[in-house]
Amino acid sequence: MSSSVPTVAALHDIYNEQALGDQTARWNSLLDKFQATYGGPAQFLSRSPGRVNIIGEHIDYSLYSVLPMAMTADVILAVSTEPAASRDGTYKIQLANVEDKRFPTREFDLPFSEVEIDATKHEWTNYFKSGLRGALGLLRKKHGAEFRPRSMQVLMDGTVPAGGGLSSSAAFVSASALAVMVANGETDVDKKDLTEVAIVSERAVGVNSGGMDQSASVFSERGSALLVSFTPSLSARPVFFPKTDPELCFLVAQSFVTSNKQETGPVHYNLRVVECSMAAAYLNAKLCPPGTELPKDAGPLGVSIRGFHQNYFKDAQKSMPEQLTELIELTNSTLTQERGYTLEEVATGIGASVDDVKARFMSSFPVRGERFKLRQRALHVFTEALRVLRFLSLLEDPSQRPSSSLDGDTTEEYNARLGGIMNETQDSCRDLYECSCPENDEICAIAREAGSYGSRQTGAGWGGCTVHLVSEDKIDGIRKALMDKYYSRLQLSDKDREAVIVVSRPMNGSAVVKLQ
Ligand code: NG1
Ligand code: MG
Repeated sequence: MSSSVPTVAALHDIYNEQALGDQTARWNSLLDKFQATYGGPAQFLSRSPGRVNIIGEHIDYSLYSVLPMAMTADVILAVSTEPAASRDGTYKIQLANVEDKRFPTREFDLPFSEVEIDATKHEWTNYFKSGLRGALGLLRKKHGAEFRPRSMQVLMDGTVPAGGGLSSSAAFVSASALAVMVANGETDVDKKDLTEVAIVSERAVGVNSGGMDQSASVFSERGSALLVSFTPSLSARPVFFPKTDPELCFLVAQSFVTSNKQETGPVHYNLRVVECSMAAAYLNAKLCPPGTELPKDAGPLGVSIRGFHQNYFKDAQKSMPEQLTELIELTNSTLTQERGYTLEEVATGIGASVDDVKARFMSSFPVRGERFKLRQRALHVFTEALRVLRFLSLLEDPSQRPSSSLDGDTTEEYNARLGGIMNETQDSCRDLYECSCPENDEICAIAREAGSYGSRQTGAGWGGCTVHLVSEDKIDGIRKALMDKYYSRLQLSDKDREAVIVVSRPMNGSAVVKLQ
């Protein structure tokens, strides 16, 4: 895979034939609006897409591999730039959005030295600022502390639904960091640098997230899913689905239950990150030799379940699936409390004081919890990491993957095995990780009954979107079933009705379009 973000000349370098017509009209209208807003033309565009996660849910921050793909829906930023007037020690960022009623225009005069972000306020421009802060950090590393950012005029057009589990935030932060790099003269932006900046930057908005979304948004390539791995360091490679007839597709269906991590993070997402880190510390204390520290790593709290895993299997020659299977058994026998663990119980288990536990796990991000369900969360993580490997070997192991000469029955059976793994993920998200919601469970049940091979929620959950593995000839039937049995109950506008269910084909990741 190429290591730099591509600079493309034409939109067909980004989108496929089906998407090209609509996208061309949209990009042209963005450029016209830029001219009307700022009285001059945009100099370049920066684009980063949303993603659908196919499998590997809530395990990226435990540092296990995940399999997402980029979508057509994306964030595009049209940008022009000029040198800051260095006399007054500030530079100006002007931000406008094509949806200016929902996302009002803002203007900031920022000091050269720092970018302040108030994560307690839900404000759309925070995502730009966090990308700005991250990119400036990188530029300062390269050019020295004297580096002076340029002023920027930005107009955004985003088509990834916010709070919908399709990573609008990562798309926005990645596109912003990329725009700032290009505006400040970088011609060759390294994908890994950009991704790492976007991961860390997004945490500045108050969510202690893993790195799947930013990786998918930056690295994806058209026509393939993306295997993202976090150890020994961030890496990504394409994964292809077999060509079957009828074609296998992914349907993405909205639940219209909005889950906003800025608001619910303390009791949902951030709490899960904390529970996983506590489980890592607990398992490490109980299963690794006395005195063995949990290794510091790239998990959001500086430690992760994968860190414990590596500690435990330091010299073992076992395969990854064997290791994970053993860890599932060990979790069952070590973390025995179904009802969860109090702070005192966690502290005793890891041989620390309650204050220590609070300081280590609960001080860097807003989080609230009284009982920590270490058993259920660890079991989800290990079984889900194993499901990703099973799914991958179905796709890539020649003895499991269907050849083009396979008959219909064998293809059917193969698809059902892939889908079955996705269904298991949904059960685990619902029962062990408790990150589903009744609406997502219902949508999955309706779709399966109408012929989907595998249905599950995608992304953080507690609402948002679902993803369904379906063969092309079933799409209409599944769409109709969902319309009749789920969407007919909601008061949807015509525009929403059109966008509730989309067939998602893997699209390219981040790109820059030079205009002058
Ligand atoms: P979404 O649903 O896009 O907000 C979140 C995290 C991911 C990952 C998934 C669950 C952010 C930015 N992203 O995704 O890193 O943990 O949940 O698998 O918080
Ligand atoms: Mg997000």
